[in-house]
Amino acid sequence: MATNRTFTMIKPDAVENGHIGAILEKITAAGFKIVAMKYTQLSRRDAEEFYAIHKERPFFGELVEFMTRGPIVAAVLEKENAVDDFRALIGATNPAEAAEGTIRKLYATSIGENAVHGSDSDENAAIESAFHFSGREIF
Ligand code: RTP
Ligand code: MG
Repeated sequence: MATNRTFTMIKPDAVENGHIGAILEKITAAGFKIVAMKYTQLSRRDAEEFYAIHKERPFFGELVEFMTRGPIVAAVLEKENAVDDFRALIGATNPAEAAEGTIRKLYATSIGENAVHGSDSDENAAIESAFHFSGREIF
């Protein structure tokens, strides 16, 4: 995986609230190219594995319930400085603290139900992309 890529999910809250189109528009308008994308739903096992790093945190059970309750959009995005630029575009984990104009400020409901995921490092972007996509599904 090239280091100019990141991985994102449009989370179940944003899908339920009808924000897929608006969020994809923000992402492409910010200069990200979609190189892989699918509409899918995480199983409990998928969510527990994907968020394994948080398994000792008090919100882990809630996070797994939330992430499995409906479909998501998973995508791999390409842009120079993709990981950091995408984290800036989505804003702080807690939408109350997210900057104006960020995706979480616009579309997230709460710190738990915060509309989008963005990888936090190049290494995790590669791991998370491979979790959701085979080599043949990334263009
Ligand atoms: P993400 O991994 O989804 O892009 O979010 P993040 O880096 O901004 O935040 P992280 O610390 O990795 O937390 C992962 C997700 O867990 C949920 N969370 N809930 N109730 C809470 O206090 C709490 N804290 C975190 C959020 O869905 C967060 O995005
Ligand atoms: Mg994170």
